[in-house]
Amino acid sequence: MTKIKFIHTADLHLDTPFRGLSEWNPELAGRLRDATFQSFRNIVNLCLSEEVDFLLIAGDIFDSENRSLAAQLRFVAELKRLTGRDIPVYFVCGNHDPLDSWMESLHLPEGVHRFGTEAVEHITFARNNQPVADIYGISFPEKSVRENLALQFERKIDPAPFSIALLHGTVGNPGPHENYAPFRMDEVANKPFDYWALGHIHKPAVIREAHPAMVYPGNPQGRDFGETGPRGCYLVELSANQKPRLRFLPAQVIRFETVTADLTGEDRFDRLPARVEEAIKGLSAYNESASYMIRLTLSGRTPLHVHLNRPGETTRLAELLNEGQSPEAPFTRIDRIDIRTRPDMDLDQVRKGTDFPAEVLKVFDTYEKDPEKLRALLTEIEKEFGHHAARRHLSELPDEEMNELLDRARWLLMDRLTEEKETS
Ligand SMILES: [Mn+2]
Repeated sequence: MTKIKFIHTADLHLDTPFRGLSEWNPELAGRLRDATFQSFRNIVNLCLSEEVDFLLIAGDIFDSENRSLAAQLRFVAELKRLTGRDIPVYFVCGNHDPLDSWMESLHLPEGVHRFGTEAVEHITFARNNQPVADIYGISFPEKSVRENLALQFERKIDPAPFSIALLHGTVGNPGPHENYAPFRMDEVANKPFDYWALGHIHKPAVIREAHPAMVYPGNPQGRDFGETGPRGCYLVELSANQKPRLRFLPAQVIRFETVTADLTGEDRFDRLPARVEEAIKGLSAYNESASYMIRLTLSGRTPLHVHLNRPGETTRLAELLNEGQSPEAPFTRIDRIDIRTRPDMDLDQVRKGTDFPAEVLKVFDTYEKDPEKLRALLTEIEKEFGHHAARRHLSELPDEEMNELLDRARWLLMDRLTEEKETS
């Protein structure tokens, strides 16, 4: 029975500079920059250990047109580890590394095929001189490609058992990405390809499981807190008359994550580090051998709330939690702490009272029940205190965020009122 097994990756963004970080932590920025290479190295290792037939890379291998010489040489060195074991590599260029940005003097090893920009081409992967798979692809000639490249994919007359389309482009909603080479699913669903190996969208997604399968593997190394969650590549097995077998394999070195530690009922500060660690280890697909960059939110109703909200505490707390980390990977680093805890206070009990806090709560309740009234109040506040940037923001606030603001104000005020009561 004819079968093929390959790895599909995209958006390596090798040599990403992590600009925001380099200012305050050059050492960490260096490690992150190295992480994009290391994750590609992991993918090459997976190709070898899984004994795949070939590797597909769907564009954006480099992060910018001005990639360093060292970056290009490191990329070629990794390719050689594959071609040296007779594993071919097929790739297209995307918007971050269009063909016109590749150095002519950079010679690609034999066994590596880079698709051109003129038209969709194909190359045949053969085993024992028998054609097994045709791989079709087209590269971005320059950064911005707005035309529908997917429409140009046509299977040849005498096809190999499997047909694969390799494309950097956008199917459906581009999310935070530019709408480059856009196409619709229904425009290609009837084309007789088995697998669309896509790139460009950085969040891993199986768009369609079969007939044809259509996959965005995502970038194998997240680069900021907008790119959280496990990152890696897809191991794909195609067999005649069977649904493709798709397996996500993690490859990243450093994971960016947002973590919430619920401190409800916690009354001991000394337990905080353990509670935080517990929350981090509770991340889905937590991997002990990966490093983590964490944005931490502390939530829940806790007697610790008053202390956590003192100015400057979060910075010192983050420093404390980061202390004693070995400089060797893997590390877990808290980048920032957001305090969303609430005082350990039963609002319903307070409401039942007749004192000042009870009155304040009742006022909040009237605003909560009446979004129009709340919006009018916010407009009023804008006039008093806002500057034009805030004005635009507040007047466009959706109801949900308006209520979140109200809720935070309520707890802030209750906190202060009860604190005063405690100290007086
Ligand atoms: Mn990309």
